[in-house]
Amino acid sequence: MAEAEIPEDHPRHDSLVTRHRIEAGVEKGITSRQGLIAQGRGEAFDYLLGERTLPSADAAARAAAAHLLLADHPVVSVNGNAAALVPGELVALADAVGADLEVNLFNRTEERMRAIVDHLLDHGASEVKGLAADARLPNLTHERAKVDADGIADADVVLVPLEDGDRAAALADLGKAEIVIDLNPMSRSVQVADVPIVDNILRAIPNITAHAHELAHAERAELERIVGAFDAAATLDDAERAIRDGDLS
Ligand code: PTJ
Repeated sequence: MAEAEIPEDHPRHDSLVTRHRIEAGVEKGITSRQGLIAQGRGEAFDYLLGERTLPSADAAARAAAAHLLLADHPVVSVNGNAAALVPGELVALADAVGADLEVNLFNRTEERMRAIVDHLLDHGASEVKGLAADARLPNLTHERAKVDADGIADADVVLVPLEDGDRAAALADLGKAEIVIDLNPMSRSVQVADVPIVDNILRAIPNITAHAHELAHAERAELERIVGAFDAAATLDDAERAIRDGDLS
């Protein structure tokens, strides 16, 4: 079934669209085969969360928008799952907050890097970083350490989607603020994030963009107030409580 043929009123519409996009991403050489497994893990958490954006995740998306608008050099990091699921939405977010897009992969190959850069350009990006890989994040022994000197290496705020790993901690060690999107409130990356967003990337990216548009003319002091009032630990606790106490009837 093609994505356009999935009926809007199907009870699992979003989940089917997501699977379809990930499958197409693998076929195009954008998403790694491990990305299929990662999607399955995310989907299980989304099911337990009731496939909805919690009010606490919406508040996190608002804090993320404020962070990105306050940043001197925000960068949106893109992996193979994010590129397959929300390419146009990532470009729209980067435009809304003046961020760079940079491809950064765990299963890095030159072919996949190029395919993702081209995919984002096809979806309206004017420039995509990541191919230069002329800088390294210290204390990371895997491919995610490879970054652009004028991209993630120079950023003060980095948005990190869909990774349960040690890069967010490495970014924090460098004094960068990280916004992490992950449906698993126990993933290593959300646990160390300045702003953890426990939500499906399909909902989270357009939501951050909507908040950024709404806050576009806000005073700096107002943005700083939103960032200062945000409580990362309470956000994670709320998501975990929703999963544990969830009424799935
Ligand atoms: O493209 P690459 O080579 O950089 O590889 C990307 C993957 C995602 C394969 C790689 O980063 C990986 O293996 O990730 P993990 O360790 O499986 O972590 C992925 C996290 O994303 C898990 O904690 C999932 O819960 C979460 N996740 C999966 N799908 C979604 C999601 N979170 C939000 N929205 C989703 N649609």
